[in-house]
Parts: sequence; C-alpha cells; structure tokens
Amino acid sequence: MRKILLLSMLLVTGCGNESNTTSGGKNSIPNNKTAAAQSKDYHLVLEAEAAVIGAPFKVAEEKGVSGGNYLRIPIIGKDQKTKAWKDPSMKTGRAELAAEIPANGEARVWFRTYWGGTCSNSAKLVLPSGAQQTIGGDETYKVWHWVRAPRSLTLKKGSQTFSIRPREDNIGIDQIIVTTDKEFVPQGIESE
Ligand SMILES: [Ca+2]
Ligand SMILES: [Ca+2]
Repeated sequence: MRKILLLSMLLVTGCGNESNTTSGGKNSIPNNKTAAAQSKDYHLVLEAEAAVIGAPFKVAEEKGVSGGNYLRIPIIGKDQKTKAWKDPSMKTGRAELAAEIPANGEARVWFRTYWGGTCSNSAKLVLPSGAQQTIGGDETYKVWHWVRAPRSLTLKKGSQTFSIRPREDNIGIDQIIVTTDKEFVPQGIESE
C-alpha cells in the first residue's frame, strides 16, 4: 500500500514546473490591412547559442551540430529531492536571442532540439509581444530534430528579441528558424 501511494505521488509530481504556459498574446490577431500593405516574405536561420544567456543555460560543443555549438540546459540534480524544478535558476534563467525582422507579418518559429527524455522535452518561448508558448512536449528523444512553436506569431519589422526560458533540464537547442513560409518544414542542419 505504501509503495502504491509513493508511486502515485511520483506520478503526480511528474517533471515539476509542468504548467501549461501557452497563452494568448496581445498581438495575436493581425491587422490585415497593415499586414497586407507591408508584409514581405523572409526566412531567418539563427544559431541558438548566439543568445545572451544566464544560468541554467550554457553553450555546449558538439561536432555534429550547426556551428559546432548549441544552447544547453544540463542535467540538474541527481534525485527527486534535488531535481531541476527545485533549482532557482529554472525560474530566473533566460536565453535572449535578438533577430532583425525584415517586415511586418505572420511568421512561424522552428527549433532544432535535443530532448533527453520525457522530463526533458520542452522549453518556453516568450515572444516580443510578451505572449508565451511551450515548445516541444513531443516524444522524440536523444536525437536532434525540429519542433515548431505551436502558434504562428505576428511580428513587427525591426529588432525583436525572442526569450527562451527553462521548463525542464537536460535539453539542447541548436538552431532557430523564423519564417513566413507556412509550408516550410526544416530537415537536418539548415542554412539561409
Ligand atoms: Ca516533459
Ligand atoms: Ca548551433
């Protein structure tokens, strides 16, 4: 009985910090007239490790990734008592990546990711508008692969900062694509 109770507690505890953070943004409904007048197609390929980072983010080296580096949150804690969600840096950590957006319009954001497992398969994306999305949550583990932020974004022309925030440890992000091409699906390492 005690074992069953403990097991169910573990299941409820899950990975910690698991709240669904996807939320609407102020700018999620485009102004069609403005967008039509000024929109222009673009396709930006960014290196995630170019972000300005604070703990728990690190820049890690790996031969097989784009540019030889990627953004990583290492494994934090060895057991249930010291796991990642107990670490204050999981709440305060930021990786801020600035991109020069060439035109107003609706874009999609893709991430080339490496997930360590079911408790290591997501991160948060905070958009220039302040809206948040959870990226990942898919079940492709221990292999580099692309995941798309679930909702497209309305972005303004000019320098915009994308903020990646921790949600789980033992994750990697290699490249980020911001594109107006709705049909585009990245494969492997991408170049502009
Ligand atoms: Ca997870
Ligand atoms: Ca990279």
